[in-house]
Parts: sequence; C-alpha cells; structure tokens
Amino acid sequence: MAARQDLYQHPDYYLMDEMLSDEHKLIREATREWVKRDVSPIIEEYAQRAEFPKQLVKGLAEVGAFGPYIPTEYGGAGLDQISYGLMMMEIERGDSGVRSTCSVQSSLVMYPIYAYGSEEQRRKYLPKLASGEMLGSFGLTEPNFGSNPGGMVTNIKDMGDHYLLNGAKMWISNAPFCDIAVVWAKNEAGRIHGVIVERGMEGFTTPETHNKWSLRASATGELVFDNVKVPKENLLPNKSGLGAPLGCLDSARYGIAWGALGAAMDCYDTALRYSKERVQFDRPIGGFQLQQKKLAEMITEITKAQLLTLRLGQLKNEGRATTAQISMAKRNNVNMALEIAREARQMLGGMGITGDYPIMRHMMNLESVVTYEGTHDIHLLITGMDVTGLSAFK
Ligand code: TGC
Ligand code: FAD
Repeated sequence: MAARQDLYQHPDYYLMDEMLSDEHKLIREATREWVKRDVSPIIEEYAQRAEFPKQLVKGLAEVGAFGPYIPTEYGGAGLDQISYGLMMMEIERGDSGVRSTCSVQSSLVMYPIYAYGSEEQRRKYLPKLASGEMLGSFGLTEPNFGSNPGGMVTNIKDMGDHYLLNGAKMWISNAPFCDIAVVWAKNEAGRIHGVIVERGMEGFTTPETHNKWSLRASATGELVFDNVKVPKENLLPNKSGLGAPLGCLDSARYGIAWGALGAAMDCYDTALRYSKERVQFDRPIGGFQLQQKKLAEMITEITKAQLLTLRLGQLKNEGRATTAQISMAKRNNVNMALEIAREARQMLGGMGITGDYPIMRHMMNLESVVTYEGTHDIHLLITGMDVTGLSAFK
C-alpha cells in the first residue's frame, strides 16, 4: 500500500489560536510534525493488519505524550492540562488507537501511581513509564461489569506477607504487551483497591482479543489472575473505593474530549480538500449546496467543540473542572466526531471506504471511543444526575 501524503491543515474558524500561549502552539506543532512524519505514512497499513505499531513508543515518549502533566522529577513533562489536551488532539488526528496508548499510559497508569501511590512506587515506575521503557494497562472492566464497575468480582485476599489476586478483566487496551497493569480489585471487606501487577508474576496472563473492526491499530486483551501473589508493597496506599478508579477516568476522559476533536478536524479537512478537487457535472462537488451544508455544519460543530474544550482545559488547569463537565465534553465531542466522520465518508463517495483516506478508519475507531471510558448513554446520565441531583443508577 502506498504511503499517504498528509496535507492536514487545522481548521480555526474562531481564531482560537489567539487564546493559546506560545508554548501551547510549540507543543502542538511539534506533536503535529511528529504525527505527519511517523504516524500518517504507516498507520493505515498497521490498522489493516490489526497490529499496534510498537516502533511509535519511542517517539511518543520523546514528544512528551507519556505523562505530559506528571512533574519532571518523576520523568513527566511537567506541562499544563491544555498542553496535554493539544497533544491528545494531534495524536488522535493521526489515529485513535495511538492516542489510546497515551491515555492509558498517562492517565490510567502514571496518574494513579502518582496520585495514589507511595513515594517508592512513584520512583520505581514513573520514569520508566515516561520514557516508554515500560508500558502499562488499566484493568477496571470485567466480563459482567462494564458500565457498573462497582459490581466487580476480581478480589484480593490478605495472606499476611502478600495479597492473593483472583479474577479477570476484559477489553483492556495494551494488555497483550503491557509490562505492568494497574488493577482494581475488592478486598475481603468489599472495598476497592488498586494493585500494580507485573508481567512475569505467576498466574498472570494477558490473552489478546481478536476480530475487532475498530481501533485495529491498538492491542486489546484480557487480564487474567489465577492465584497471583502480589507483594504488599504493590498496593496503591493513598486512595481506595470506587472514587479511585473513577478519578483516573476523569483525566482520561478529558484527554479523549480533545482527541475526538482531532479526529473530527482530520475528517473535515479531508472532506473539504476533496470537495474542491472532485469534479462531477463539470463542477467541483464543493459547489453543490448539499455538500456545502455538510461542510458548514461540520465546521460549526467543530468550532463549538473547540471552544467548549479549551474552556474545560482552563478549568482543569485551575483544578475546577468537575466530573460532570468532563462527561459533557467527552460525550459531545465523540458524538460530534462520529457524525462528522459519517458525513465526510459520504462526501468522498466510493473513495471514502478505502484506506487511501483516513475517514473510514476514524469512523470505525470512534465506535470504540464512544463506548469506552463511559458510554454515550452513561455520560448523558451523569449530566442528568448533575443537573437534577437524582441518580438514575440506583
Ligand atoms: P457513585 O455512587 O456515583 O460513585 C461512587 C464513589 O465514587 C465517587 N465518584 C468519583 N470520584 C472521583 N472521580 C469521579 N469521576 C467520580 N465519580 C464518582 C463518588 O463520589 C462516590 O464516592 P463515595 O466516597 O461516596 O463512595 O457510583 P455508581 O456505582 O453509581 O456509578 C456511577 C457511574 C455509572 C457514573 C460510574 O460507575 C461510571 O462512570 N461508569 C462508567 C464506567 C467506565 O467509564 N469505565 C471505563 C473503564 S476504563 C476504559 O474504558 C479505558 S479505555 C482507555 C483507552 O483505550 O483510551
Ligand atoms: P455495558 O455496560 O454492558 O453496556 C451495554 C449498553 O447498555 C450500553 O449502550 C450502555 O450505555 C447501556 N447501559 C448500561 N447501563 C445503563 C443504564 N444504567 N442506563 C441506560 N443504559 C445503560 N476498560 C478498562 O477497564 N480498561 C481499558 O483499557 C479498556 N479499553 C477498552 C478498549 C476498547 C477497544 C473497548 C471497546 C473497551 C475498553 N474498555 C476498557 C471497556 C469499556 O470501558 C467498556 O466497554 C464500557 O465501559 C462499557 O461496558 P460494556 O462494554 O460492558 O457495556
């Protein structure tokens, strides 16, 4: 398959760039250049083969995409939340699966070790995770507990000098090759704790999930624990209860809100360029009112989402972004991106279903993004709960 030339130019209809600092723009440009050079030429082939391009790990670490907001003393990039968001936007512009790897590594593995871990755990794992020497995964979802993780049955038993871990996690990004997994399990009293499980521990296996039509350039699998002896020092000591994993999700969902924006912008940019080049009835198809309606609606939705997401980033920087605000942005942006991908795909006619253009890949990837980290419906119910004060889950 011939490598695709990446001609991407980002839409900025409301001059949002003027609201970014010079540092933000530098970080965004550096990430974009890396995506254009290292991701775009190879990603279609890897997605078609259903293989994670492991060679990207080094570059992701070098652009600072593993732990962008983790302090530098632990190997992170020490950046603000808007920088983190812009990186996720650029990386998902390349591919949602590559962004998934960064979300998991940064927000679901490094963040809990940083926020809930001991100083020894921080020093042992964070620098290696930041450099890409180690890759992590996050085990919350189980075969019978997806939207309702509080019902999990994976458990730890205190055996005196270690914990005995039993159970299974499903749909876990990066599971097949992770070096460590942050796993959520209940103790004898039913309290949820996080433990760090290392590859090589006896009884720990990570079978791969095959036959996905979505997120094909990301590896997904199970985490299976059969009487795994977990040393006591591997328990995250500083937070327990369902709020601990949900706190990690806040950070990952925030990154996904930015990421989905990137996928939407890539679909729009591709369709806009195509509409000016493709001639039917002796005119570029972009001159037809029906095609203009599609493009006008796309750029309107993208512009609204850009403003919503940047404001969320400002609130996150100030430590004021709420779970419900993050839910609204994740839900809105992923749905917006999915609708734009579907419309953009139609605008390319038959060419839209091929790997010569990125749209169909984005569209299929977004079917996972709209489901993981809380489904579209769950996020709606989080907003409903926030505005009414009444939980639809109980
Ligand atoms: P609920 O009673 O509402 O809450 C239980 C406790 O948690 C606290 N809490 C939070 N704390 C921090 N951050 C948050 N976002 C929090 N949300 C809730 C809450 O205050 C309470 O604390 P306490 O002290 O009173 O006990 O819980 P619930 O059982 O009713 O569930 C609520 C619900 C449905 C919203 C929650 O379970 C949920 O968000 N479900 C969706 C599950 C989900 O998102 N799974 C994602 C798995 S990871 C993943 O998909 C990774 S994909 C990665 C990739 O490849 O990019
Ligand atoms: P279910 O919870 O069974 O939901 C099925 C349907 O019912 C959905 O439409 C849902 O919205 C609806 N529903 C459920 N409850 C309600 C309700 N109360 N009211 C109304 N509707 C409801 N998990 C991890 O822990 N770590 C990972 O790294 C990870 N990576 C993933 C990667 C991929 C590619 C995918 C697809 C998933 C991943 N997940 C991961 C799991 C993901 O978070 C779950 O798939 C998601 O939370 C939904 O759970 P479920 O699939 O069991 O669906």
